[in-house]
Amino acid sequence: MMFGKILIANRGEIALRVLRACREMGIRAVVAHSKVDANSLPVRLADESICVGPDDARSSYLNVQSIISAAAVTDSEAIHPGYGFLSENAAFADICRACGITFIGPSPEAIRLMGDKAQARELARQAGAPIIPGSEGPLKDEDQAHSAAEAVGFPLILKAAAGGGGRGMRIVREREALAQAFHTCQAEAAAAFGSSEVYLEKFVEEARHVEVQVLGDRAGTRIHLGERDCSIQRRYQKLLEESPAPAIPPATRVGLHKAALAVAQAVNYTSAGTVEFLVDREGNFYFIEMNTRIQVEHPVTEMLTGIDLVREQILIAGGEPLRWKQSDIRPVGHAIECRINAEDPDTFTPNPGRVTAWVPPGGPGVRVDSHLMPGYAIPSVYDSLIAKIIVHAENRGEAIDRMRRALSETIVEGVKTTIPFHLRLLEDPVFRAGGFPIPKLEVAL
Ligand code: MV4
Repeated sequence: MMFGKILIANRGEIALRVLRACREMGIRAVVAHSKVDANSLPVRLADESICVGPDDARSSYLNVQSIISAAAVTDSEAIHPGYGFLSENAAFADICRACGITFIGPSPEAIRLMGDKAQARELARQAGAPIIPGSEGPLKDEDQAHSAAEAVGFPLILKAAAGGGGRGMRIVREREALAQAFHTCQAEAAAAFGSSEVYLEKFVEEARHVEVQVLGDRAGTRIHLGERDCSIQRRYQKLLEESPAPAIPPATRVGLHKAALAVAQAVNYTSAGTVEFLVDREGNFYFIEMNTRIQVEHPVTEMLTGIDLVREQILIAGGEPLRWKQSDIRPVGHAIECRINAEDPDTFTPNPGRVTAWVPPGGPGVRVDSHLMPGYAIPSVYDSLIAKIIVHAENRGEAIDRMRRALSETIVEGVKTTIPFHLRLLEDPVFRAGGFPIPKLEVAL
């Protein structure tokens, strides 16, 4: 069954991305938008649009009642949540199911299981994926924190079970700091995520962040689409992603893919998902979490495999079996994505404003995912991502050269962007070497 109409409950470049998949599939698309996004590019290009509330995300893109009503009012049979906002909200997925609206993503059960990062760790361990030594589940009290800490040693990292993606994490380097850090982490987790559950893991120094893209259909077929290295992060915000992951031993690469499929299998995963690992200098890898959504960096995988992941999500949600088996997936070449944010390139301070000129890069092996238009006023209320520039080339060296060329021809006037930061990073010898050590962002660049 293919949907007649899909409501896109998101904004910016990902709303445009989902819209593009819908149009190619002959599916009508309704873009839900907040007041300030009423004149944005996705809204202009949509078949229909509907205002779901004022600018504040809590009153619009996170407003479950408003999004569900918008789907009902526009006769949308399905909702694509994009990333962020409601994309990993199990309660929202439950309500969609209760209202007979297809949630384009995994089941509420899979979202809920993986949303509890302590439970996800246990599931991964049972599935046979290597996990980092740490607590068995959330820490009940300070005493248990101390005994778990004695078992793994310092430095260790406290993590909020309802956090993820770096949110609600705190590194503890010595015993004396543990009690205070534990209570602070619990309080912050309760305030930020509504759950004070905190678990701990041995802190893996100098680790790369490598994640595996998986795709599963409702018949239980699951494949992986290779891995992405997302180690270039600043305060848990990814800045640049690439595939294949540079400088990991072949056995590690294969191990990552197998472990990712085992974790996905453990929760009967359907739709697109990403299993995150840490990889250390020796090539040991450890499960850290699973993201149950399409991710910002999905184009890196699309460029290598030629597969449209959003199209696959829609087909899977419509009950179609996967059109690929694992042996059909043959990643070719090397891809890099640079996230272009409206931020100061030295301080990363957000710099919203009106774009007075926008000339995106082009040429062979260059893709631009952006909702920018000349004259577009970048709102200050949402995140600062304004464009993703993705390049594909035969190998990493050529991909780096191509990215430098693409960035240098990109024109954005009216706001500061992180383009100069990326140009410096791509010239940094540590980055160009790939592998270890990982470029130190605050200092070196
Ligand atoms: C870690 C870690 C070191 N040790 N866990 C968690 C969310 C994910 N996005 C990165 N996270 C980390 N978890 C343990 N036990 C370090 C990170 C980490 C990181 C890892 C590799 C490269 C860049 C990173 C940036 C922030 C956090």
